Amino acid sequence: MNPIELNSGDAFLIIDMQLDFLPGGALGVPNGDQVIAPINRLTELFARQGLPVVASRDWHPDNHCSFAARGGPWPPHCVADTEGAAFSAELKLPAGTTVVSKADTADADAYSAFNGTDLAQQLRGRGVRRVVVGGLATDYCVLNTVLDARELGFEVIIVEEAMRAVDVAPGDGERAIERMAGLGARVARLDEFAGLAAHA
Ligand code: VGL
Ligand code: ZN
Repeated sequence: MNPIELNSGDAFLIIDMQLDFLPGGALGVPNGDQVIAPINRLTELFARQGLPVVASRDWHPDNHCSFAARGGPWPPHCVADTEGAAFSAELKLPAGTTVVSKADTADADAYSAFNGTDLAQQLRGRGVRRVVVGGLATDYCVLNTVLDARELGFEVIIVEEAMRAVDVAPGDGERAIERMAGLGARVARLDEFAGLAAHA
């Protein structure tokens, strides 16, 4: 595969790298911590070229409809302004990172970072045509963000080492990747990015 060269028009979307989605968190994604280092390498690449970095966060009120107490599928997680909703301290976000909060009202959930946010306008306003996507979780928020990105006309590259799945049913993560690829997302590995190739 040809190396991926980053250029103006590219942005990095980091999905929901919050303590509650990391091992030990309220809704810890298995091995979710393994994506931190790959994401940091990508962030550095984008920052070095002055390209936009966007970090989304799940930002729920404490009576959110996705919580079990209200008949939703999940334990309480990512309650706004709590420790569990904070980004991992190991995540290196450059100055100027755009933070996008989603699902911040009680009665609506949003897996996609585009859903109910101004992310599309922000990206278009900065001339973004292609997004590189990593984060948590492959089978929920990454998947739904990528589906919307494709529908909105953005080119998409997803990075395998930079995402992990909840896998409520075994294979959910693999199926999510197949769906994203089927919609035209390029499935890349870290060393396909010019500047991140492993040196022999
Ligand atoms: C997510 C489950 C519930 C995610 C958010 O960020 O993938 N998953 N809320
Ligand atoms: Zn949530």
